[in-house]
Amino acid sequence: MRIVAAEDYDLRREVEYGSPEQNEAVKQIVAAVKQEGDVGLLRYTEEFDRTKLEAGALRVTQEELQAAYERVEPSFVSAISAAATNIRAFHARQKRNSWMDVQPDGSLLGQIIRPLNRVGVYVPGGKASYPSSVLMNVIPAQVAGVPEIVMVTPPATGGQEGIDPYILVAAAEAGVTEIYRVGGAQAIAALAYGTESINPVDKICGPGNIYVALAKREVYGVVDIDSIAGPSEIAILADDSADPAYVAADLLSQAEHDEMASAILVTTSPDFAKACQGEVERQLSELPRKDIAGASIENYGVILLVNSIEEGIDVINRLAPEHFELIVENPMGYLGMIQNAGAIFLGPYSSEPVGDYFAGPNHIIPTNGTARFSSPVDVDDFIKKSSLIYYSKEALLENGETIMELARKEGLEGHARAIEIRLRKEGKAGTSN
Ligand code: HSO
Ligand code: ZN
Repeated sequence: MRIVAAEDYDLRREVEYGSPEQNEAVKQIVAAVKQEGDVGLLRYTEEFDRTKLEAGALRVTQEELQAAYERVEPSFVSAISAAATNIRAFHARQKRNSWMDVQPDGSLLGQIIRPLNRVGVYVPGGKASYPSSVLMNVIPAQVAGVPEIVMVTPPATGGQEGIDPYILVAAAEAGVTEIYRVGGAQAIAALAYGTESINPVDKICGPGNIYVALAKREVYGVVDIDSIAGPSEIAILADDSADPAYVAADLLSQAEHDEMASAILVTTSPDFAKACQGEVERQLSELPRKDIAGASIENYGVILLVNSIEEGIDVINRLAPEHFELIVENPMGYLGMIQNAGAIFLGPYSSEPVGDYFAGPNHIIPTNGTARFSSPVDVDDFIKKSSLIYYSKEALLENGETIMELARKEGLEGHARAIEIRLRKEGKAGTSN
């Protein structure tokens, strides 16, 4: 892991992906499923997932869900259920209430908060198939009150045995019972447009490979989507009060997600930087996923030297990392200066995996510098608001002329007359048209 002065390092990170060919392929798949429904969906499932299914077999049965429990350790069930309890409690704090204000003139203004009606959660196969992410997508939607939450996942995430039983148990523990064994761009299209077997949803969320990401972008507007997640990122700001072994372990915890993941240490101490560099090498050599983590550290790992904690925080603010660990003396003292970070972990015991799995906050967090303007997934992602206007007669008589003036300045006489007709009726004629 290189050590460089922060001022010599380009903090911008742009991860663009998706070739024109991939985009074209996704467009075709989405259009075909939209047009052909189940027929298209089943054809692509056979082609890409090498699984020949009848439409009747798309949905995972209750018996299969129950059988999944037999295939996982009881300790896993308790662990996932304990995590679910914490995640639910954290998200319950985010619930918003509808509100209405009665004005002195008797009119009433407000916002009605309603959950989305139907949400689709994509669960990928392969190296990023995480039971924890099932909870992180499903629970906020449930807390928001979404009545129908459906999950899709490729048919053979668990190899010959079909869908990974850990994913099924996580879904069941979270309370999802409508699950379909479809994946890829074809699954996204099915969720967006509906097929004979799968009813369309209002929003699609969950991570996936490049085809899934491009398909989500393709159907955006027909349905809502979550943000397109980039590779994991961790930035740690530490002084020499921190334990280099802890810091190295936390850097590697994210590096092991993906060759494209980024792990950055910012520190005031050159000696501490050296110690962490050594620890990363040592721990990396013993990590089962050393190939992935090693590539990530090689490509995107760096140790940046700064002159003060304040300068370090400035670097963090410019990075706007997905995860930020602050391991310095008195970390609380710097909290007010942190502007851009998806999730902030304070002190030596708030290791990132605490947040990935268990503490309660969501682990789906803006990447790629987008923490500058966006937030982790939460209950707000699964609600919509309707504005409420009830104008009293008094309020309209009082404000009608003003509204008409604004309308006429925009050249919209019809708007003005909609008001005027009421004022006339009440004997308070507007200015002539
Ligand atoms: N750190 C990941 C989430 C995750 N970690 C899932 C383990 N499992 C988000 O960047
Ligand atoms: Zn993680």
